[in-house]
Amino acid sequence: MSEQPPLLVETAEGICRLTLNRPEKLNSFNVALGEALQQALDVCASDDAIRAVVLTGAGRAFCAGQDLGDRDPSKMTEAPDLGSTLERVYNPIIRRIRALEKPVLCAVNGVAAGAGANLALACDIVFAAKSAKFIQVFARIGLLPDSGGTWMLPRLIGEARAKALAMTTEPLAADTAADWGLIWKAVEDDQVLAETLKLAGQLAVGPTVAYGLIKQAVQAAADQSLDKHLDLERDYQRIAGRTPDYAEGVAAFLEKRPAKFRGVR
Ligand code: LHQ
Repeated sequence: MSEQPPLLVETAEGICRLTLNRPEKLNSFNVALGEALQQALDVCASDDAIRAVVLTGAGRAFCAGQDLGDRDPSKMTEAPDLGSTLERVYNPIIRRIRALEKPVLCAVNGVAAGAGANLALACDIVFAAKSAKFIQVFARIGLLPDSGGTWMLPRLIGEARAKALAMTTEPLAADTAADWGLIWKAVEDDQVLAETLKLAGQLAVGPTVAYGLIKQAVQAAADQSLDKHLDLERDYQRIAGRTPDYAEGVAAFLEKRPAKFRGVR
């Protein structure tokens, strides 16, 4: 029997759906999955027909982080270099998601643990099934949160909660994650993918250039003063104002009709 691909990639109606597909290992990452996700994100960036991305998991989990069977120190002759795994597998994924000038939505269909939790948090809009849990599980195996976790968590929920989640490794329920502002919404389990795809469908016919600029501007805010940021908004608005979607948006408003955005510069 041929092995299942570690990542399912389906593109339709402007949406690229990426499904982590190692359900028997709770979609934990091996090298093949990491490489496949990097390649798929490159296609999402370069294909103008793709205007929104949806990331989800097959089976009962979203993602359990690193496949620990693949990084088992007892099977190695030397101490492992986990920094090299981050450099090759996880950091390029997080960087690609954050740099992608299109909305990346995440449907957290079940448990999101370790790098799997932080992969979800790197996405722009996160829906989670009410039964899903986010677990900063790293310290259980003597590690610290990676894949942007120690950067993202304090920004989203503050130092106190960030440190406690990482040190206690306590599972955080989807509802609490939404209440704390860690994610966008917790929804009924059987609705999580449908709700995410519905919003992705709306965004895929929206002003894609503006979405890309919104994303980059919000992300840049973490690193600079208001003074610098006002300059950035001026520059980005200049770009947005020159898109055909701005002209179309204003025309549609004045003509009292729905806008027909093309998503191009
Ligand atoms: C797994 C895994 C898994 C392999 C479930 N690996 N098989 C970066 C750099 C390099 C190296 C280190 O890591 C990192 C980043 C990281 O992500 S570190 C964190 C790694 N992840 C974990 O420590 C999570 C380990 N998994 C769990 O704690 C539990 O499985 C969770 C809480 C996710 C779910 O618990 P349950 O719902 O009770 O499921 P389960 O534990 O029974 O798992 C089901 C199966 O999946 C089981 O296999 P089996 O053959 O017994 O049915 C697990 O062994 C397998 N599995 N996670 N990460």
